[in-house]
Amino acid sequence: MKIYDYPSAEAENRIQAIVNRGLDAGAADYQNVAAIIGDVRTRGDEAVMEYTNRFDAPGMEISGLRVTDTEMEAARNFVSSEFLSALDTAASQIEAFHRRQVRNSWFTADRQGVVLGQLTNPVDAAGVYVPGAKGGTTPLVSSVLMGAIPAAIAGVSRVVMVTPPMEDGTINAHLLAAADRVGVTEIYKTGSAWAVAALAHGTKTIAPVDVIVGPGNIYVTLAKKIVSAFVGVDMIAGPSEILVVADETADPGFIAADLLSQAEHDPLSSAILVATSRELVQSVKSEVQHQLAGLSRKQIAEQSIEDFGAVFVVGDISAAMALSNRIAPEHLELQIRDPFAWLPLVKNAGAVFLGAYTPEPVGDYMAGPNHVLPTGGSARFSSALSVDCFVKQSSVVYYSKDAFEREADAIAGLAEIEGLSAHAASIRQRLKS
Ligand code: HSO
Ligand code: ZN
Repeated sequence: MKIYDYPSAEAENRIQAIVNRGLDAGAADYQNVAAIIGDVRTRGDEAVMEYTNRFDAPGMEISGLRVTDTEMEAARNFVSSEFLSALDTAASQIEAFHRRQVRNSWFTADRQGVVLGQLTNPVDAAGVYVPGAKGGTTPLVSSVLMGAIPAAIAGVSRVVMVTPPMEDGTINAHLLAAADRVGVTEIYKTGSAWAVAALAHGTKTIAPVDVIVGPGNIYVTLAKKIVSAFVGVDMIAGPSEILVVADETADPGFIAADLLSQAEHDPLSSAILVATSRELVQSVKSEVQHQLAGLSRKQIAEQSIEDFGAVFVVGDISAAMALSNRIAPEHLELQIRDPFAWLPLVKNAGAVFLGAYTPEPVGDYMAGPNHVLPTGGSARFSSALSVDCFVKQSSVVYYSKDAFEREADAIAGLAEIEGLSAHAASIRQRLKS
């Protein structure tokens, strides 16, 4: 891990390299992904099966695309009771958190004779993308919960999960058991850009959805970007990030472990430490080296730390918070004395974790908030996946005759200024009667 004094010109270069790391990734794949989407749009199931056979499970038949009740039953029986119990605790806590996000429809009658309101309705169908267990990716059971629970809480009646099958045409039983627990209504064994295309445009087998959420690789992300002209998408998420703000009271072993927890996701992940103590920084550095050796995804974590890791030494916690706000990390850990006192200074962060015993993985699995979070600095303007992603609002307007007559001249006047005489006539017509 390279150490920089902040502010400094070297620190500035490193920050730019980290912040822009996802920017050009995949630009070359854009045309390919657009072509795949076009292909699925015109050839439907046939194209979906060709890609699924070619890239995931050779020899899979269209009849096997949808996961059956028998397969669900087998998955439930396969997984351990410890897994089911942990899954249930996680699901219940995530449900409780997301229930607090539900917005009610509302009405107001503030002006005489006028009723205004806003109706909140769920979308009819949502698609949840879940990465499969291939090519260095892992079966992200927790992402099934994070995608499907807010949809269910929003009241979406059709929740469709897609995930690429393994070579033998099956899906990890833990993913299926998780989908079962949170009320997913359909599961299809297909992934990547063609699955996103099928969800967006629909095929004979897979009816289209209104919103697509969930993390995926660069092809999934590009596909979501392209189909976002037709359906809602949660966000254009990039590789994971963590930024730890630490003072001299922090435990170097804890910090190193937390940095590595994000670094192991992807070689493009970024783990950053912003610290006030040089001594602590040295201890964290040697802890990282020491702990890396014991990790199953050592290579990925090592690469990420090497390419996009950094340590910034700052004068005080105020400076640390200012730097963190500039970077706008997906995950921010405050491993400092009295973290609650500094919380008001947090402006840009996907999720904030306070104190020594709130490591980021607590939030990945159990705490309750969503782990699908803005990355690449987009925490400056966007938020975690939430119930809001699965609903839309319709405004409601009622005017009595008196209320109408009170405002009629003003409305018609504005219409005339715009040169829209039919608009004005729609108002004046009613003044005649
Ligand atoms: N930290 C990841 C989510 C995740 N971690 C899933 C483990 N499983 C992005 O927020
Ligand atoms: Zn994680």
